[in-house]
Amino acid sequence: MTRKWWKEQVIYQIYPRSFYDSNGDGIGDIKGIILKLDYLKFLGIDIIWLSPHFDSPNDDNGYDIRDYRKIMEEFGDMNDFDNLLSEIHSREMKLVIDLVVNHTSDEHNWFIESKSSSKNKFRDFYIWKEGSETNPPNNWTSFFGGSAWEKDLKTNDYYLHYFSKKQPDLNWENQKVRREIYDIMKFWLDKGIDGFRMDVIPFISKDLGFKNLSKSKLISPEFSYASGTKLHQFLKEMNSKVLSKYDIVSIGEAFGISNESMIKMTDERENELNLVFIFDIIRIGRDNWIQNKWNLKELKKLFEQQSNVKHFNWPTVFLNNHDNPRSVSKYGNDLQFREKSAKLLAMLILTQKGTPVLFQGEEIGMTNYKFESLDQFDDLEVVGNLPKAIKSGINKKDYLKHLNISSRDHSRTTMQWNNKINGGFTEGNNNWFLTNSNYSSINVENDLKNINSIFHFYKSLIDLRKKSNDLIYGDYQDLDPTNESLFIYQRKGKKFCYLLILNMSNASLKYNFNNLTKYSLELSNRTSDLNFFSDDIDLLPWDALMFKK
Ligand code: TEU
Ligand code: CA
Repeated sequence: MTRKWWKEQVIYQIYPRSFYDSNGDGIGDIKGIILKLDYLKFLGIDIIWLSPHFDSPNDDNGYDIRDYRKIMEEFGDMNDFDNLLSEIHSREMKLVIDLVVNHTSDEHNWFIESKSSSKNKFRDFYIWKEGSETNPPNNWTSFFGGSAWEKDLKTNDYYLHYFSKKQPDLNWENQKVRREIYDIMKFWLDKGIDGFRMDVIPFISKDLGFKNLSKSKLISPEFSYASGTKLHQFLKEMNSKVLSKYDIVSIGEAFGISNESMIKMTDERENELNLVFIFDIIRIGRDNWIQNKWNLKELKKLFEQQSNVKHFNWPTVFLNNHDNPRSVSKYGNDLQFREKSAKLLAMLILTQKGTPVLFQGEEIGMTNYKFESLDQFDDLEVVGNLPKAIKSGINKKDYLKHLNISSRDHSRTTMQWNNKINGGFTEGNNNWFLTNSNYSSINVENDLKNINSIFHFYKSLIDLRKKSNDLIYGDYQDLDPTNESLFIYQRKGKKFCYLLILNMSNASLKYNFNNLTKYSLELSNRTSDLNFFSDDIDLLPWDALMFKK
């Protein structure tokens, strides 16, 4: 196993709009991030992943880029960005930016040119097809509802958009498109950024047959949309022309690809990407907006799968991001055991094999929001998919119920800094979105003051992980894969063996672990002492225990 900085460091994702507002306009901004860098450094963060900060009409909160070389006005200007980067570097941290190049905004100049006439030299920058008067070229659907094709009245052709109609898909088959993208990448790399997170990267290569999909494939189209044959070829080209020339980290958001393709993408010998985010764990039990029941055995199998990847791959570990609900609400118990289960999840992601990725607010155990009506949501996916939900027999009330579990907006409510108005996110009355009313008790200020808080637990774990190569590179083994309440695994390194006993249930349980007395307790989330004079151990609900031998 080769040692790499990006295997040993901890990543923290910032969703800038909701992080910290420095000027009272109600929108988080770059100056706001700079003001919180010391906080992140104190937590032990090494790498910041910034969700899109580029000029955008914000149909999908910045995932629709109008100008790749310009900063989103509400966030600041290029000067602010340069300051951010140098402030990050001066604290010996790194910055990874979001590269959204499967699609652009429909307000990007390329698209404005492209749609102006079928002879325009930018026409082939996007994917245009003929349909009929009333029917699009095929039956593909958009992730945000409706057809994936939009008819443009100028030429009567349809353009492809996997996401909203304001996010036309780029045509990667066109070499000029690829060259432009590599130039954009170099522009930011030459400023000194330390890597890219690449949005829906498996979608850049399309299945050029553009055939109708069967009903079953349309239910979850991601696998079909990621089935173009040139993905690996494109990534190898990008690697040789750009990535390989810098000491950076590349992380693909690998939505919709098979395990096989994923393993190839991150195989060191293939020279494509360093890391990927796969969705198996974070979307466990998910079927569109419906969250079905799942059990611990399935979850453990997924961790096992990703930890036992071959020698040449390295996984990422995360339970949160801006597209998913809050982890303590999904995997923990955000009512009776919020604090304890949040700490257990912290121990889980910082002791599994792979690079840990935290999301803003996770470190203080922020929870899902209680939405009372559909118009409280900001996410375009909510309204976009409503017709599909209704068609499937769900009424508005049930749709709301599902969204209260599954919506992307749970993670986009604003960061809870203190117990002042808007949780200290913004001072004025202009908050662009919602702040969870539980900010009066769940906030950074409280957690910083209390040495037993979730924040301090994360901090201790990050510290511990950094000091132990065995915890980072040690072999992973699930010691009781069929147990339905306990997650018990070890990380065995050259010097030490770590044993993790996590009670992922609301019940008190007895457990017998052979030779437990040979271990010493390294860290736990218990408030009362743990006695283990024998191999028998009494576990309380959501106990998370880390032993070492
Ligand atoms: O996400 C793609 C993705 O995996 C999903 O969140 C997807 O949008 C959703 O499940 C569809 O039901 C990336 C970004 O992270 C997301 O914020 C963007 O909206 C999307 O791509 C388009 O750029
Ligand atoms: Ca602002």
